[in-house]
Amino acid sequence: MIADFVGKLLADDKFPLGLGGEHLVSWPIIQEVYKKYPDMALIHIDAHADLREQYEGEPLSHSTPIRKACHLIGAPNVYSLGIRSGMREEFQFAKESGMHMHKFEVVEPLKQILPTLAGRPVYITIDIDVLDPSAAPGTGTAEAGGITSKELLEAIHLIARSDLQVIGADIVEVAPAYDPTEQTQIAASKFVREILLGWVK
Ligand SMILES: [Mn+2]
Repeated sequence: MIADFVGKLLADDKFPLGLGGEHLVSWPIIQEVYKKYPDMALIHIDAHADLREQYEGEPLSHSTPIRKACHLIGAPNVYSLGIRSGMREEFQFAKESGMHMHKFEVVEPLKQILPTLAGRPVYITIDIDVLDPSAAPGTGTAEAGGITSKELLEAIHLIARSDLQVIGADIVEVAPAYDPTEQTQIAASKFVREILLGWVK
């Protein structure tokens, strides 16, 4: 259903912005975007590597979308930022596959990556759990030691001012039911606003 809908958006030259929920929702969007832009790159901002082949026997899981994307678009076209959690096999895959993984930090590696992607079509997936749980407790697998909401905003603004051709994006793993303070969803709303204003050309 997601793929069908996104396919229609792309046919109309519209900008798909996915909202989740389960990080797996990125996968059908990436598949559709790739059909239109076979030379695309992927920027992945997340606490977790999401590079597993399967999770508890399930290949379609929130732990697998980036591994799937590596197979589809080629690992050297995948850039993961802010990563601070994963299994040994995932970090080994990151090293051996030729993908680009930057641990803990987002803004500084982004400054190095953006000039190398100038003019390229790029899809960007943001998992809200890249933020420290103090800023975004409403998520399924919170990880201590994350970035601030100010840093994520700076990353969004750096991308907006870059020469990237952003072809679509998503913000996932926002779970309002887990955050009675509502700060997670308020932060996510701000990121959605800044993405729409800055990335949709
Ligand atoms: Mn995550």
